[in-house]
Amino acid sequence: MEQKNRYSVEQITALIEEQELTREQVLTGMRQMMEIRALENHIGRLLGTGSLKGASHLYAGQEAVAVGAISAIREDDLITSTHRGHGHCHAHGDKAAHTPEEKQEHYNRMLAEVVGKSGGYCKGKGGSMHIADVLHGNLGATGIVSGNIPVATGAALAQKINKTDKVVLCFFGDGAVAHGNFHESLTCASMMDLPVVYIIENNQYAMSLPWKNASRLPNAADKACAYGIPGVVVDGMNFLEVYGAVKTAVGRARRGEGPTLIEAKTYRYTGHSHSDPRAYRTREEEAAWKERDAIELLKSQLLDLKWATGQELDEMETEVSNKLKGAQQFSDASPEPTLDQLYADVYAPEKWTERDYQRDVELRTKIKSDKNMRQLTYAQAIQEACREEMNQNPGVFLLGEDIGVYGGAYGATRGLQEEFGEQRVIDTPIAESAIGGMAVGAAMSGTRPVCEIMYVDFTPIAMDQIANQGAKNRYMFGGKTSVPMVCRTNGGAGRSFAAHHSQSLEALWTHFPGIYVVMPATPYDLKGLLKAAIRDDNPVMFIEHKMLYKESGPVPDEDYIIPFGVADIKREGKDVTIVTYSRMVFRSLEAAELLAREGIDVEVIDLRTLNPLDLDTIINSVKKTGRLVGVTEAYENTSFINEVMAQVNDHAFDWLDAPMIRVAAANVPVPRAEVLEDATIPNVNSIAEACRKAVS
Ligand SMILES: Cc1ncc(C[n+]2csc(CCOP(=O)(O)OP(=O)(O)O)c2C)c(N)n1
Repeated sequence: MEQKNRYSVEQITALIEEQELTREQVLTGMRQMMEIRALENHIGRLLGTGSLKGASHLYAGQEAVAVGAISAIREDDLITSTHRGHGHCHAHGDKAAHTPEEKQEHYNRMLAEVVGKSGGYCKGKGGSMHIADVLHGNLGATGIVSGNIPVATGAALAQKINKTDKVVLCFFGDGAVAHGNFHESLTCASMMDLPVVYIIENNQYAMSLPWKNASRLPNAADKACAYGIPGVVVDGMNFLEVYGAVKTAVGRARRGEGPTLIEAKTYRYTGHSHSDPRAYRTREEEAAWKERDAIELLKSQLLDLKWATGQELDEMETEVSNKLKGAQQFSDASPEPTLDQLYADVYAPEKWTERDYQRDVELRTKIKSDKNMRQLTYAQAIQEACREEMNQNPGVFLLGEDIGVYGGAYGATRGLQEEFGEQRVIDTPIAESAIGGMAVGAAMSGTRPVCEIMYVDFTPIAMDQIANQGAKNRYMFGGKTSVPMVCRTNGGAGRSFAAHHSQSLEALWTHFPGIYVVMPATPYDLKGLLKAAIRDDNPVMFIEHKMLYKESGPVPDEDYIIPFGVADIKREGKDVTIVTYSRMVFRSLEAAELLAREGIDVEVIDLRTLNPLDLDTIINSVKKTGRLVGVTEAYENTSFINEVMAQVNDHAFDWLDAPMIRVAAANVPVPRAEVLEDATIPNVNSIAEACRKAVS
């Protein structure tokens, strides 16, 4: 441990003067640190007696980091936090609370959340690891190590887009700096000069791995040079030092000079979690760190400065202990969440109007009858949808790899950067996690990002960000945020790209609650659904098909959106129902024409959106035909069509006259050779054969 033990009065005075700190600010910091310690010790006792369930990673020992850093920002600045997040939540929430009553309420709601009560910040749905107060700019803690780093970066991007001068503080542990999220985010933030301050709380260990074994670098902040940004190391036990470093970094960020990486050397007093016997460190080491306890250090500094007397500090401790009693009473009295809360806040409410539904019905009729309607390709429909929405709402912006001058791998965004500039059509490095996570953070911070992941095969790289953060944050944070982002991507076989660029992975995305999945087949559907996705307040995975970009179709001139959850019957029939989506709509329609010549009348339902699923249209069709064939280009193994069949089984079994049949892709990685590639996915013959079997 190479840390200074005490600071001389001259040194303290110099720090105070340099930072223009007032007595009131330091006393507030003192109180907040005591409150965090008291809360953590209390939670530790609750865990010890077994009266508290769930994981709580205690912050005791690290108080000077959260409090020093958050003292240096404005009330309207933002933070993101970690699984060890009580300290950040307290310091930030206490800053946002003005009266003693508000401050007590804040303390109450923190404890109530940790114990899972309805009076908690997240109504008992987040708990210790996901505590958040989004309404006041605490964008939340995460149970995924490093998961908050891309989100913070996106929140900072939103400040740039919206031209505010707010700054984002992003806290994480030394364990997180090995993670791709860290590298991708700092790469993007430095490239874009984003107003974010990354704060590594190096408490010497990840879970058990010591920093000295995790890296050849003496300091985690040494990594900053890889991104061309300042890297600063501070004594994380000293409130004044943390405050000073963060204040400088925040000033830099506010002036538009970009991010800083700060490492605060600190120590967690307890185990990683309650069950940790701390076998990886000695009791002597623990005692040595406690010798320099951050609270005792600040107390001694206040005494040295004569800014407080011993009696005043004792009184402060007593007030803290009373406050904690109040919080415990509140959380005891707070009711358990009621069961109706189980399904509340998974999705933000829809804004579709009756007129939107009607217009879609009218336009679908019109595009069939109006032979003179203008034709657009699928790719042009994307461009037009983005352009219209960007013109209507300055918060809409695009980000992704090569979407600017290049126009995206399929040219779908070509020309938009020229039209809207580099600030709104942002070419990112190859960093899918950061792209997805920045979209999440930006969406939670007042913008409407449309990110692009070049192929659906790469979306698993961004899955933590989009599925764990984006799709869950609304629910986990008690319905107090929404994540209005779209992730455009493309799937499907047909270009001899082999197994890494040809899959149909929609079932990965339909599996998660909290995110919609859209898969349009025609330019008309694409344009209306993409515009709807951009206006929607929920995350949307928008999966295009790479074989359709050059296909044309009628698209009306007027401004329209297509509400989600409305399937389109692309062909009416009475003998057998095909349920399908995306490119397979066209193969199914071809099969239907073939079968019509044999006297089999096929109904083809294009789902358009997989989630929400238009079960009514499917069931009504099954009631008419009594037969169902599901067609998908995804692997047969757990494809989304299996889910459709399970739903029909649950809701319309009695109407079926024959077993349902799946026509899906072979359970093999998609091969390169054309002849094999086409054999892996359904074709007109295999679809027609399934229909013949269904009616036989
Ligand atoms: C992506 C991910 N990997 C592993 C874990 C399990 N885990 C939770 S906390 C932790 C240690 C994290 O260390 P650090 O980032 O230094 O933070 P600290 O716990 O020291 O505050 C681990 C391995 C996790 N939650 N998320």
